[in-house]
Amino acid sequence: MKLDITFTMIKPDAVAEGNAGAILKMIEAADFKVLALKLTRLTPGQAAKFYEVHKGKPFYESLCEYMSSGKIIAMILSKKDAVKEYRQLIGATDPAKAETGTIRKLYARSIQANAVHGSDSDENAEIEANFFFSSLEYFN
Ligand code: IDP
Ligand code: MG
Repeated sequence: MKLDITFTMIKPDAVAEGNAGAILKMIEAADFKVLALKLTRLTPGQAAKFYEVHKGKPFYESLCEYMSSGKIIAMILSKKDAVKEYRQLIGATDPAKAETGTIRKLYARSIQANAVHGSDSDENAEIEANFFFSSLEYFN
């Protein structure tokens, strides 16, 4: 069976500020099921690999430094149209442009420290989920 999944991280700013519980509550209230969850910390090398697609952009180095600066919570979520639905729940990358009521509007500090990650396609959701979790865990 093919599950409709997305991958998310609660980023270091949100974990450090104690917003993880409130964010998870929003995720569950929006009917996402948590298939896997891990509190962990990325090494600078892991952050560089995870965000490799952004290599060369002016914010890349700073992003990798920030993403390895503290603990993150990685999760696999399922829901119908998970990728699209979750992007809607988190809002625009820049919190100044994020819609009212979205996770980033409520909890992001800046365009970089923007509280959460969300996959941008089914293909990337699977790649990102496998970056943190074994494929077995995924279907449990
Ligand atoms: P997304 O997280 O909304 O998919 P992306 O464009 O994929 O946004 O960028 C990945 C991450 O890089 C963002 O979530 C944010 O943390 C950071 N980022 C994106 N654009 C900028 C920028 O212009 N300045 C600083 N950081 C940025
Ligand atoms: Mg992205």
